[in-house]
Amino acid sequence: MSILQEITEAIETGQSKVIDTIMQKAIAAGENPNKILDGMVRTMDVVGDKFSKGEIYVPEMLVAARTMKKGIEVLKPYLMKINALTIGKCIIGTVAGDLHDIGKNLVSIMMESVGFEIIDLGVDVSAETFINAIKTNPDVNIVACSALLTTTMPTLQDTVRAIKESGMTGFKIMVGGAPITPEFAVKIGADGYAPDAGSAAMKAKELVSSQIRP
Ligand code: B1M
Repeated sequence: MSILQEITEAIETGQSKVIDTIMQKAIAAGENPNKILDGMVRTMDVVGDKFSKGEIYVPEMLVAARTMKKGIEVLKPYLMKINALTIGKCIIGTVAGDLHDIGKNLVSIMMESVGFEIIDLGVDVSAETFINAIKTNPDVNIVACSALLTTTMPTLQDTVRAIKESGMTGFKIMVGGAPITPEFAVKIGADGYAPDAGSAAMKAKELVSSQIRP
């Protein structure tokens, strides 16, 4: 079995105790960190498909996620080419009612690597918590909201609306997550959308460079 297949199997079967060793082995063998990550993300799709088909249940999905998160921790320093220059501040969180954070964490890693200071509010973040964080950080450039469930898409819409209605300005709102489309992002009044972590970092950079502070 190849080392990449070993990683896939370890995530699928939730072997969180050995994932670090396997990941280190892959890095030592010279595997490309981005290629390793792509395989890991695809494995989560396999896990999701098995869940949809009723072949596995929430506990299995949870241990797979735990293993994935531990694996990403090993990969993080290899994915990040720390940018010494801070280009802006980003508040990020997964919206209320949604506990998925692997994608959000990857977006944070990629944004940090292009030079953003990250304030991570975690998961299940209410609109009020986003608004309070913006009040505490008036120099924030990007507010990034993640949603992974079709059932939390309306919450994402409410969150964007509440932030806009708070009347605070000087920052851009970005949205993303598997069920989110560019059309939905426009419909709910977000300033930016990205389909994945790498393009989220690029989009955030683009939004910051177009920003004119009042
Ligand atoms: Co859940 N889950 N889950 N889950 N889960 C999905 C999302 C699902 C598609 C699985 C399936 O049925 N096939 C399905 C949603 C279906 C739907 O809404 N239509 C689902 C469900 C139903 C549920 C529960 C309701 C199950 C239940 O309890 N019956 C429940 C809900 C809990 C809740 O949130 N309230 C639930 C629970 C869980 C666990 C807790 C067990 C666990 C999450 C653990 C964790 O995150 N710490 C979990 C997992 C692991 C998954 C799957 C298998 C994997 C998610 C993941 O990490 N993907 C997922 C199936 C799947 O995704 N294929 C599934 C990898 C990650 C890198 O991708 O998150 O898409 P993703 O992030 C990407 C992009 O979306 C984008 O960039 C990221 C990296 O490239 N992106 C952004 C994300 N945020 C962005 C923000 C941006 C820009 C881009 O700008 C701001």
